Amino acid sequence: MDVKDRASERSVDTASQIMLREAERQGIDTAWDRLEAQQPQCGFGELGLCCRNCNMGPCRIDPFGEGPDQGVCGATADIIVARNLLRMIAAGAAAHSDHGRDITHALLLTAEGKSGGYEIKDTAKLNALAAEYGIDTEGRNKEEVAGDLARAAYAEFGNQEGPIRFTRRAPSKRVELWRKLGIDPRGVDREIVEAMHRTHIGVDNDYVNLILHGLRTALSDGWGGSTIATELSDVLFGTPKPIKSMANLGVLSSDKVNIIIHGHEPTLSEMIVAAADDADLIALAKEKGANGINIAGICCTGTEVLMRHGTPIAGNFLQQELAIITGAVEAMVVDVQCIMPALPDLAGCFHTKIISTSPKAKFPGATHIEFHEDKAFDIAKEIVKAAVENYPARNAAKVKIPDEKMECMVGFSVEAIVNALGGSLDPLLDAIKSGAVKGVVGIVGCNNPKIQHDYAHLNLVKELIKNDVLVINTGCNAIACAKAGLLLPEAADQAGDGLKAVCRSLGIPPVLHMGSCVDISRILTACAAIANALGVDISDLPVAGAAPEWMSEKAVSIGTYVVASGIYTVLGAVPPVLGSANVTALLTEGAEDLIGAKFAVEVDPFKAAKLILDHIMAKREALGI
Ligand code: BF8
Repeated sequence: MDVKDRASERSVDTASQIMLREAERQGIDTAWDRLEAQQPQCGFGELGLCCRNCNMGPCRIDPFGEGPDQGVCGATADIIVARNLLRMIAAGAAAHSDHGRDITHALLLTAEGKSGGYEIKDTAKLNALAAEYGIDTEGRNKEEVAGDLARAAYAEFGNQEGPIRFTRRAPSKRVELWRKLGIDPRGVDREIVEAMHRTHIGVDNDYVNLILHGLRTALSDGWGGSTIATELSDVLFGTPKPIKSMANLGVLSSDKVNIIIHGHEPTLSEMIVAAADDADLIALAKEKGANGINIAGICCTGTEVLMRHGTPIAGNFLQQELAIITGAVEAMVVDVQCIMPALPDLAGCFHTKIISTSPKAKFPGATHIEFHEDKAFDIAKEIVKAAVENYPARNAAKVKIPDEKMECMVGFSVEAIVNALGGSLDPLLDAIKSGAVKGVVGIVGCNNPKIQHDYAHLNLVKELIKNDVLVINTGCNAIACAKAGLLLPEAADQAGDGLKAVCRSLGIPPVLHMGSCVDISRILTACAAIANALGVDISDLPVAGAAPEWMSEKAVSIGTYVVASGIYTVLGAVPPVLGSANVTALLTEGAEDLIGAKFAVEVDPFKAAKLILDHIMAKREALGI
């Protein structure tokens, strides 16, 4: 296969294809090459049938029924698959929730006057959340209220008994069901610890019981850790409003210092954006021969500043290596999550500095400048300065920035959607009832080199809007859509007549960008508000979820809490559960009776769209609309 064909097989994104060809020309390996080198991947692992939970193992179950059907301890395929899945959920829930905890910490420091540069930006939201928590606001300043809110949220991570406050946004029928099933989550940390306990050798050996705890752990993420991350970020950094920006590798500058912020927690990216405006640092950049400082994002931390400041976004997960291969990145500043350990070696082929910042996430070969919220702005300036000082090392002969960039409109928080609708959800409800909008689908999740980059994301979205389904999105799906022009009001031209008319009258895109992956909590909040307005459960709504190119453990937790919240969810990559027919049947069939929603797996985005449309039409019929 020639170089050109291989690049276009790997990605549908032209900028990525250009960089993949460049990588190939320079003999540089990327995630796609490493995936090829892994072939054939472990069949036991793919099916979820290997167990390393104790040192009598590792054990594996023969899926063909010819070898062992139990591990040394007697664990069956059902137990091993369910335990492995629960551990994936726990890891994903831990990642999101620890992010939420760090935001809470930053809010507390700010409230106590000890933070290094943050301020409380959204007092209206602070007061609304205080009311939700029963915190008195009367005659108190915002720091006092924020301090109480942060302490209350902090305490929820370690709650021994529930409920987690934000779970009570869900319709009472849903909460009742969680209670009946024994999965109403208690504290976030408790559920994650219990997941690890249950999956230790010789503890929980009932696959249904294990999966039920998986639902509870995931719920503590979605309605707990992730919602806390979203809501307190809004208090601290501002609730997103629609804003225009640019997306794709073409946002990198040929004559400015390019700093890429990559990772997840806006505590860091907010400050890097602020530090890049510092007059002394801009002067230093000019002294070094650059025409200024250009910040661009990759992944969710990029999304956080994209939607709050209009900072351009350079790409999604699979573009992190490609950005470095442009040869034009002075520093890639990373914190936690979705950062490939391959980056420092790759950066070594260029002048790029990888700057790690979190004590939780060190990368051999990177420069470590540890970030602490109490000295946030000063450390951010130090990081930006390190990038600026690296500009003279840029080798012009190695610079290849693709031209591709696309305008996008982002920042549709729930508050912004309500605002766009004129102050209430009613116009959306009316459009759903009339059939102009058939339903609403949240499309989220990663890239995965097993799937042609962005292909499944874009085709699923296009197919749904064509059929009058409003799409709301986050994370790497949102970035894919931004690059493809789907986050523009003009994209309504690609929608069916009903959705097109609604979008035109409101001046909104047919695909609404709701933020980063923790902001899937905004989707839960929106679904809860719609269900409450209609007096039904979330599982009654003509809504669905999809993760067409997912790969991370966080995505497993997300999919699980979305289903546990009553939302049918279609995955575009097969999760490692097929080794147990019972677990697979529980997730794809039995869950419907248990929790009112289930998973489906469909790798073809056109078939996935059909599944979702059928589901939406069935829900509409049941509602009599
Ligand atoms: O949290 S969608 S690849 S960037 S895990 Fe990661 Fe997946 Fe992207 Fe953000 Ni989410």
